[in-house]
Amino acid sequence: MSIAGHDPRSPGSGMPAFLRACRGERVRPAPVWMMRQAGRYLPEYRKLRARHHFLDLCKTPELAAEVTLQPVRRFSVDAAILFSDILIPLEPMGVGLRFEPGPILERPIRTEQAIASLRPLDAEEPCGFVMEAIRMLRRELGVPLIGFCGAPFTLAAYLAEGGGRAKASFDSIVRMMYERPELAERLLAILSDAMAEYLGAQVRAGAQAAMIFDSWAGILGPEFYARFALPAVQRIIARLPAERGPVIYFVLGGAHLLEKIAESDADVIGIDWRTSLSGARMRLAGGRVTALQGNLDPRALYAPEETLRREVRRVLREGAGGGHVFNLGHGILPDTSLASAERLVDLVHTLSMEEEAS
Ligand code: 1CP
Repeated sequence: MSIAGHDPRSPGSGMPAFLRACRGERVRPAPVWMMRQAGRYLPEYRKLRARHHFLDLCKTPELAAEVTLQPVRRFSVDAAILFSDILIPLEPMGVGLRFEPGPILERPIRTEQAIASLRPLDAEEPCGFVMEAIRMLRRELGVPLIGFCGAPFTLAAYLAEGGGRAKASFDSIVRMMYERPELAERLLAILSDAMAEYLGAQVRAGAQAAMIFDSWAGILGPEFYARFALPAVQRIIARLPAERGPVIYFVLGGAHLLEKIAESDADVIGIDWRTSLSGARMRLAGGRVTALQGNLDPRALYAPEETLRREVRRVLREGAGGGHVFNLGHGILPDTSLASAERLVDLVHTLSMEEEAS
């Protein structure tokens, strides 16, 4: 099946709009994609999901590739994100996993023995099914493909808790940081090495950008963030292959950490809706960050068209001071209407052109 709607939005330049914006160029029409754009709000996803468990979708390259393509067929998004989950590589490290639909780990990783039992990921091809999906997608996609992994702190938060947010507020990992800081550091170092292998393998398989999700690092204060979470991310980025594309680093609720986040060595920083892009850009000035990604409140997609239009204009204006990839400030919500998602993508493209003309 062919992928509809992929006119080269950057005639003459050769490089896709998304990648040019990541490098800091002002690109018009502005590139846009939506976090969690492959998933439950799409009827074609729900149809497939009714027949397959979530983990089977992730582990079957044909199905993972198909789900990745679904939003690209439907909307004129400027990038695709691999359909998988940040917790997928924990299984080959020796921690069994299931989704109901939130993640539940077979055992919590809190003790010295439990940490010692974690297996390193196979350096050759960790999670071969992921790499196979990436190779398949590169043959079919007309827009850049983003590979991703969880940041070590966020993965450690799930591991120490034994599951997801529904179970607790991730106190166990923070407790470990106070009680046995050397153990927390060991766990983070193990995860950092594993994610460097895993994300590096995705780059070698063909992912044109690499995104690191630190969804729960926002629960940390600046000192713990700088001591524990940040070095683990720096270690991943430093070890990615030289042929890598831009690295995007996203900390949900990370406004109080922004100056430290800038030291991560990522090229692009994801910003959630609680911080203005223009304010974030000022705080990041002088560093090596080339672009910002974000930051429309996902709940703005419930609004009537006029409100959505106003909000898109505002985010475009606030992002206009440098490289900007338009995105939501967090994942699209499962009950978002298709019409609204489609309207968002189209509004970003058309309003960013109007702004150019005025
Ligand atoms: O029932 C189902 O169909 C499963 C729901 C689901 C889906 C569609 C889960 C379980 N994960 C995913 C896909 C997913 N997860 C993607 C690919 C889709 C896309 O982005 O288009 C990605 C990039 C993720 C990453 C992910 N998983 C993050 C980081 C991003 C974020 O949202 O903050 C996190 C924290 C997870 C954990 C996770 N996996 C699934 C759920 C319900 C959760 C959150 C659990 C919790 O609240 O703790």
